[in-house]
Amino acid sequence: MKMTLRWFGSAHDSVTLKQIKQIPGVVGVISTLYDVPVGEVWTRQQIKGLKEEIEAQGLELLGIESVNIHDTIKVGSPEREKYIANYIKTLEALGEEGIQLVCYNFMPVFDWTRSDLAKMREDGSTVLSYDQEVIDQLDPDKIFESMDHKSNGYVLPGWEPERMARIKELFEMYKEIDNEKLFENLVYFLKAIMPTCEKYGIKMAIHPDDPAWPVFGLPRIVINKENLIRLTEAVNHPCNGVTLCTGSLGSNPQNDIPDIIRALKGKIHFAHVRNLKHHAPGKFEEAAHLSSDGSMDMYEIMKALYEIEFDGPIRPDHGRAIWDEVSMPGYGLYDRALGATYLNGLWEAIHKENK
Ligand SMILES: [Mn+2]
Repeated sequence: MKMTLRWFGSAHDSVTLKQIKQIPGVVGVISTLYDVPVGEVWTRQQIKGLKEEIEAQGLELLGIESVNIHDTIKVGSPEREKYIANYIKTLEALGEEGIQLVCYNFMPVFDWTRSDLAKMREDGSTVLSYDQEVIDQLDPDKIFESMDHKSNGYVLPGWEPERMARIKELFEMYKEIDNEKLFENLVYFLKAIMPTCEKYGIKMAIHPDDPAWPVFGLPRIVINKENLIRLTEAVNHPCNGVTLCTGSLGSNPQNDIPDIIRALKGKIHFAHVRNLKHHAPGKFEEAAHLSSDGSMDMYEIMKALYEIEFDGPIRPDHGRAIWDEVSMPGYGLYDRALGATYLNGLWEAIHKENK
């Protein structure tokens, strides 16, 4: 595995590449062009600029998170052809620059959702948390305000204001879309882009829905082992795979993460590893990466990744806000650095046990 950190670019991230370079064992970053609107073509020049900035600090750009999918592709309207063609052009530009991993999600209207971005814990740290009862009280129109309120002034990935201004229109677009339709549209999109992915060796890695169940009555399909397997079989191509996100899949305690990892051997192109603390069904908060701080067994998760010979990029995921750091919620330096070091420690121990 290659340990990385997510980095939003110098204009948007409170963390610098120099700081990331100083975390032991971190060899690269996963980044994106945050300023290009969804659906527009990325140019080689832009990608080259990002790559060179990262390489100048002795790190590698090991993948893109995310190249987002335009809503017309998700709903399958006739305009999707134009946006699929644009996506292919972006993949070609990435391929020409040697980028071989693209993470994306296929969630309607809302990206990842939380009811609180700064829930105070006993030790004074704050974390992102989710409570279905709180979400159920919220008008979908108002959720952006509630998410934006505690974002420390950062633009949250997937929650860009220009997108949220169109929320009523977006709900209207998805009126006729159920789980099956959404799945068909996802398969259609993947089949259209696979030849380009194959040409450049670009691995597509779908990110699970977060949380892993329908929110606001919208369909959600990337939520469990059965659906992930169905998707990898529907488009059975070495370039079609998964981002194994323990926090998103693990939001539903029914999901047995080590079992899902073993079932997806060869199909996991990217891994997000973090821990959660479950309080009740539909109610959880994010935790430190350490097993004993949350509800997941991180040793078993890393062991399963080791057993399937996972060799792709991996990253710690959302961290707690600690030591008075102010950052985009979940994406500070300190707790993610602790997470990376802990995951590296587990990996070293597992590796030596197996030698
Ligand atoms: Mn994730």
